[in-house]
Amino acid sequence: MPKVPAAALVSDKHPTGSAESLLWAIAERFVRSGQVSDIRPLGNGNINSTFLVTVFLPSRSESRFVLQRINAQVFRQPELVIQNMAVLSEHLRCQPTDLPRRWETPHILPTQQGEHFWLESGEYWRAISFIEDSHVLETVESLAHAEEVGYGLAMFHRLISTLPVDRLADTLEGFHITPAYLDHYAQVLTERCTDGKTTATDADSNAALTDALDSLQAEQVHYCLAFVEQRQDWAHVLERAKAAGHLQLRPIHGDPKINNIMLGENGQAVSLIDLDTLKPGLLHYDIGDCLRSGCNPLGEETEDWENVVFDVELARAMLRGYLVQAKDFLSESDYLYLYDAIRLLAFELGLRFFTDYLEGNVYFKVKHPTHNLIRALVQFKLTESIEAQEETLRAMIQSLR
Ligand code: GN1
Ligand code: MG
Repeated sequence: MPKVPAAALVSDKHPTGSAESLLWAIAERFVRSGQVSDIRPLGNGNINSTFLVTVFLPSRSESRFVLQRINAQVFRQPELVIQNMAVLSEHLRCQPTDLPRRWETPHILPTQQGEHFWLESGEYWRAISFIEDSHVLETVESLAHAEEVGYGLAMFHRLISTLPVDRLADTLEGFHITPAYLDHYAQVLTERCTDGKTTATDADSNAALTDALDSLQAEQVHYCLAFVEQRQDWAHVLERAKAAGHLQLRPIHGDPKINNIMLGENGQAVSLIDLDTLKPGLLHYDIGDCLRSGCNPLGEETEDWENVVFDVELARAMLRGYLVQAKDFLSESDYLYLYDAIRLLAFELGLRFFTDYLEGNVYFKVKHPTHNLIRALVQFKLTESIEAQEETLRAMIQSLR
């Protein structure tokens, strides 16, 4: 860490606003030596609140850590989220350390009392190590970047592949279970269309949804309704494969989107961050999520949803990078469901965004009332583009085996 000038001492920087001073006080709970000198928001997470904390050390140098408030509306048992991360750290501690290149996994930093979290007015706060000398990008910038993203995901999968899946708690029931999202969607539609009085969800009652909207928004909502309707049956594909024993539960990351894969100064993947959703699942959830996120050059937050496409060349590079390390632990059936996984995870996220829009934006953080509707359109356009390139994608997957 570089030395910092004495002027960076903390006392005169401590903010006075109550929410902010509470934040500073919470950060101090995790500091064993030195004083907090700076706190700033970190990343663009849609669920938790995340901050980067700088500590001024007695040696007059600095150290940094990540401070996070877990959203207990989403994660109903935050202590289990933290427990899963501790289980992972313990597992990695016992792994051989002769990795072929730099790789770091974020770990929990204890409070001054040695606890894994700080409880403040019923809210769970935790501190996590910060991966220094690295950065993330919001979209994939090159084929080389895409390959690194795939390599990073596979490295993580390889490291956790020896962790018995039953050691991880299911911290978010129904996460990536598309049929469960469809059930919830049907329930929200029923409530919206009928005010909870009957159970009608047909096209007539759907019209009630759009009565109060301007024509553009109404058209977008109708497009989304029809989009989901046409894919209802196929959307069970991974869960059916799991139930039939073709795909098995394993430890997964759960959220390996582009901005969760950290790159070192040389552009190589060095870490997979954001371990909230580390839990039992299918590798397909991760692979599909990583590709739906990374192969959309406009990114998931674009407003230009009409021009969203799935870039097959980026997908090829990403899967190539993935398979370098993952070939050993993929079975014949795993390969068979890769195309569906890519298509499904894009569809599923669109469905989740659309449902949240219909429900009044209760799950994902939004910047404006139609934010989740636009996000849904982005994912549905991406799904359409994946579907239009099915043959190419299937051939590409086959050629990489
Ligand atoms: C949420 O909070 P964040 O940004 O890490 C969501 C993911 C979505 C993602 C879309 C627990 O992740 O599943 O893919 O938004 N996490 C949860 O950006 O629902
Ligand atoms: Mg996350």
